[in-house]
Amino acid sequence: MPESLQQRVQRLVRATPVHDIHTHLYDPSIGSLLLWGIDEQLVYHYLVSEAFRQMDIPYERFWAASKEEQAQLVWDALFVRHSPVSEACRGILTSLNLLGIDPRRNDLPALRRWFAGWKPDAFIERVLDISNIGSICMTNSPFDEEERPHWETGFSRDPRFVAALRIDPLLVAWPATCHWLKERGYAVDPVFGGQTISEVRRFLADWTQCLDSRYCMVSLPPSFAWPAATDISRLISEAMLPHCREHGQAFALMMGVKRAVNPLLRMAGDGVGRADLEALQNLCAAHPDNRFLATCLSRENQHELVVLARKFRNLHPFGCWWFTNTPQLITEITTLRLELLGTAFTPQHSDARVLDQLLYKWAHSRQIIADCLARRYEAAELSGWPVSDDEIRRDTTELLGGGLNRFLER
Ligand code: HDL
Ligand code: ZN
Repeated sequence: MPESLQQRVQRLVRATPVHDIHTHLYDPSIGSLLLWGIDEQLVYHYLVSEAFRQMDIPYERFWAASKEEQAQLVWDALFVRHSPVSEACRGILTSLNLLGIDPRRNDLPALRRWFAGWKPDAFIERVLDISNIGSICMTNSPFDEEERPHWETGFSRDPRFVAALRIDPLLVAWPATCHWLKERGYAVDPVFGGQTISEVRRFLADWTQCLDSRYCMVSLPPSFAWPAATDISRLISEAMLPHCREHGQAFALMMGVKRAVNPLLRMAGDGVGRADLEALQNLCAAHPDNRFLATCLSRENQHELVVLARKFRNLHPFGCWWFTNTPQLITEITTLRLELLGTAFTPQHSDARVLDQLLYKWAHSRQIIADCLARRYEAAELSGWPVSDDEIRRDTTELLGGGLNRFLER
């Protein structure tokens, strides 16, 4: 029985290594920060927020519990007392299955014993191999007290783990960040006096060099506007964008996040709001020599983002971020993008915080991306344009990071 077009595309998408453009994973040399294993998966903030809906435990009692106790509470709430039907719960099932574990025949102690049998480096290789990962882009913040010392002392880099300079506090928490910069020898002033702008650029240049970063990234609230009479607008115009042009860095904007909607949930407490993409439109129009990556957290922003990308070739939409990383919305957004942009975008990033999550995030997304792409090929074939395996392989390579790597190298 010859392969159907769907089967060919699924096979070729599975066989194409992916360059994961945004994760919260770390180079294995920063071993203590690279999370893996069943407990880390269960206390992932996506699951914590879902578990709290099924528990009466006071927030502080949960946070005071050990990681193992928290994991047991999540497991009992979402896998024992209820069926694991959410995407984050299904993710754990997929990851365990891909590791050869039957989740129905293993309770949490048995799962822990299985993971305890692995050495970190061997587990990393196993996960990267199964997930068919070409490279992983980290999220590297000089403002992270745990991470920064590793960069300051230096470590031997694993070339598969590339860096991205994350600078939210610089842009969204000015002037509070001034003090932090001054403490580290940058002569900055809350009201931009003296050498503030050149000193901010020196800070950006120092860390771009230290990380050998691929791009600069910031997440922005729905209220973000540009241009505007705000500190963030001035920092972007006078420091961020000139820095990116001088150092060949794209500027990645993650738009529409509402931080700490429910602070009692800690990292799980962030929410979503519709961003004003007029800001992105103005940035792309005013700075044709800058390259912008963008992803939006709100479903309502997705069509507008795609239409903006049609207008500005210096704008590269990427990913189904966070609350849009569900089968229904990945299908909707990827189809929208294919129908309006062809293959000139990057459909997904994992945003993985725990290494094991690469297994499910990429298994689930590859299947959907292949399904959406196959439907576009079917439409082309119906109009007299059959596609070859080589063409499918070329297009898939572009979608799974090849196009973005080219965009970043421009
Ligand atoms: O700001 C971000 O990079 C987000 O991805 C947050 O880290 C968020 O907590 C997350 O992990 N989403 O998937
Ligand atoms: Zn992220």
